Amino acid sequence: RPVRVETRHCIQVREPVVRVSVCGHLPLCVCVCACELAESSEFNESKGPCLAFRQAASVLKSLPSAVHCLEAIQGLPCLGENTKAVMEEILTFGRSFKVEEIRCDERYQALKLFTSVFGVGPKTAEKWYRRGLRSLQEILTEPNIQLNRMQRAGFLYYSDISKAVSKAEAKALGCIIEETVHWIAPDATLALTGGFRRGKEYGHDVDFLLTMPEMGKEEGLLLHVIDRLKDQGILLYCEYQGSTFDVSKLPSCRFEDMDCFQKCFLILRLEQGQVEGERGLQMDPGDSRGWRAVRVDLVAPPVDCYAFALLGWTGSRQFGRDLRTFAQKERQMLLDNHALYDKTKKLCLLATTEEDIFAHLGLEYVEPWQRNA
Ligand code: 8DG
Ligand code: MN
Ligand code: MN
Repeated sequence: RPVRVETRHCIQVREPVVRVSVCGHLPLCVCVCACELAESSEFNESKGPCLAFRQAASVLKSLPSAVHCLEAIQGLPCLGENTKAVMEEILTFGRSFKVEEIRCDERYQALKLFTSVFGVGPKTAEKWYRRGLRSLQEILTEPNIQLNRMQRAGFLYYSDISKAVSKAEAKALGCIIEETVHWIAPDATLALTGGFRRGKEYGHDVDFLLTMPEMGKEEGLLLHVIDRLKDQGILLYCEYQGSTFDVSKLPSCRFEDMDCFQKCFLILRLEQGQVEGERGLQMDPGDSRGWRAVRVDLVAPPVDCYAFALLGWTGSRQFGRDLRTFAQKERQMLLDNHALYDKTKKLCLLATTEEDIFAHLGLEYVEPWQRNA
């Protein structure tokens, strides 16, 4: 039933967006709200609340659907007062006024829209918002706005790369990357990482990790791959970052998932005919181009960091964060994408597989599909 809602900024009469009855899955409803609250906190540069909402969302995502009262979530970790307040609102009114207020907020809407463009972060989005810009069209027509190369590509391929990538498309890209890499270096190791390795059906990009069996042989590998993709006429955009990896700087103690390996952020052209099950079908109704642009990330660590990089790039971000916190708090170890350092023994622990890393941490192996935190 449509409800009249009065919030501080607006009065609306509309169908509630967040209704328990719609999906019947309260934790998931609150999870969606927590993600939006996290995003809004990020736009306000409130790091603490942002992380807290992300953790809450992650816990809620893992719950079974049968939650009908606040008591049912008593004792669960990471569900703070703010998240409980949202849950209470939804239990009482079938909706969260606080979240709806955020959704209606002009600044939130503009920042969400602007950051949806590849190459645009919260800082740039904020700058554009302060200039009074509200739509993508306004940004493109504002004469004083200087877009960098990445942002220009982001706008150019906006409709394609804001469309989810399917598993079939990821598989097709995997074949292309594999063929390209092995044409250059037949003994290279290639692995699918990111969300698709965790078994997700859809992703925003496709992530790959590649390395060479011999240390140092991976240097220059990505540049060759990029050249080869260019020769094949499928490279639409490439942002290459050379390695800044320095063994002497290990261990690092950054609680982030950034690393120093050579990597590239690409936009590739994927032909419809290369995607299994899509032969003869149009990728997008009304779009008869027969191809789409897809975001692809390639990372090439040296082989002795391979397992750590694989663990880091498989994600999820939240899983990685939790694992690093566990290593430090429970094991006095520092884990990042390069190494695992034992502070007690004062040495780096070697690992050739992810299983080795979990064993060093005294944890049972966690399969990639169980890492969707
Ligand atoms: P999605 O693409 O389906 O949306 O999800 P995803 O595959 O989990 O996210 P992603 O943004 O593609 O990143 C994949 C994982 O890689 C994620 O857990 C974070 C991790 N990661 C690092 N280092 C870096 C980095 O420098 N940049 C990015 N974008 N991700 C990184 O370990
Ligand atoms: Mn990804
Ligand atoms: Mn990625």
